[in-house]
Amino acid sequence: MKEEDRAILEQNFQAKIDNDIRIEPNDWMPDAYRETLIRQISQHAHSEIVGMLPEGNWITRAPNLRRKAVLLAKVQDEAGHGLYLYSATETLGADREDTIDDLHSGKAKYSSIFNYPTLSWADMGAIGWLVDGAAIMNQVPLCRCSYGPYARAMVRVCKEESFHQRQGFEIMMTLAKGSPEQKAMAQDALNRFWWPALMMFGPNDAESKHTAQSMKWKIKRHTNDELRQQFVDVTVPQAELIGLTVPDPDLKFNEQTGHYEYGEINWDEFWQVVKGNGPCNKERVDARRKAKEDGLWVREAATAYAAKKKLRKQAS
Ligand code: FAQ
Repeated sequence: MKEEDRAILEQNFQAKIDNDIRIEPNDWMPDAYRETLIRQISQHAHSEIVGMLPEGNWITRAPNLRRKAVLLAKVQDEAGHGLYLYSATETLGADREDTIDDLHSGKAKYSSIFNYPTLSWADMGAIGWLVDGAAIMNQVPLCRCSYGPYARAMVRVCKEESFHQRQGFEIMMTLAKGSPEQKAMAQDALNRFWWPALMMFGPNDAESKHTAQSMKWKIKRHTNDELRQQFVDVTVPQAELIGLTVPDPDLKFNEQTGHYEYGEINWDEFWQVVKGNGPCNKERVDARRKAKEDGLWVREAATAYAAKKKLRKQAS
C-alpha cells in the first residue's frame, strides 16, 4: 500500500474514533490498534478464567446451600465472561487455541490478583466486594471502548459483576456483624486483599507504557491512577459502614480535593507477581494446563462425532 493511501486510512480511522464511531471487525484498523486489543482482551479473558480458581476452591466448603448456589453461579458467570472475551479476540483474527496456549506457556499475562491464595470463607466476601468492585470500576468505562465487540461484551459482563460485588459485600457485612471470630476473619480477608486489589488497576500512570496510546484510541477511557482513586473513594466508606478497617496507616480524607489519600503501593511485589513469582502463579497455570489436558478426550470425541455426522449427511 502506498504511503499516502495508508495516511488517509489512518486519518479516517482516527476521525471515527474522535467522533465516537465504533470500530467493527471488518473495518480497516492500524496493526498496532489490533495488537493492543488482542493483548488487552486476551489478558482480560485469561483473568476471568484463572479467576474461577480461587473461588472454585471454596464451592465445596460454602457454609450453607444458599451461599453455595450463589458462589456456583458466580464462578459460572466468570467462565461465560472468559468465553465472550475469547470470541472478541477471534473477531480481531486471533486464534483462540494459540491464545490459550500462550497462557499455559506463561507467555500471556492475567490479572495479578488471582495469584493470591483464598485461605478462609471470608475471602469469598473480600473477592466479591474488592476484586469484582475493582473489576467493575475498570470495566464500566470499557462499555464505551472504541472497539464494538469488546464494548458490547462489557455491558453484560458489568451487569453480572455488579451482582458479584453485592454478594461479596453482603458476605462481609454478615461476617462483620457476626461473632468476634467472624469479624476477625472478615478483617483478615480485607487486610490480605486490600493492597492486591489496588494493584489490579496496573502500574501508576508514570510507569504505564500503554495508557497514553490506548486513551488516544479510546480503548481506555481513564488512566490506571484515575480508576484506582475512584475505587478507593467508593470503597473506604463501605468498609467504615460495616466496621472494618482499611489496612493503610496513611489513608486520610483530603477535604480540599474531596478524595482519599492512600499510602505507597508495594510496586516491587506487584512486578514480582506479574513476572510469575507470586504465591500461586505456578499452581494457577498448572491447573489451567491440566484442565486442557484432561478435556482432550472430550474435544477428540466431539470432533470425531462432527466428522461422522458430516459423512452421514453427504451420503444421504
Ligand atoms: N496484573 O501499560 P499498562 C476480573 C501489565 S477481570 C497483571 O498499564 P494496560 C473479573 C500490562 O498487561 C480482571 N499484569 O497496561 C473477576 C502490561 O503488560 P504487557 C482483569 C498487569 O493494558 C473477578 C504492563 O503491565 N481485568 O477481575 C496488571 O494499558 C472476580 C504495563 O501496564 C482486565 O483485564 C495486573 N494487575 O493497562 C474474575 C480489564 N496491570 O501487556 C473472577 C481490561 C498491568 O505490555 C473473580 N484490562 N499489567 O506485557 C485493562 O483495563 C488494562 O489492560 C489494565 C492494564 C488496566 C489491566
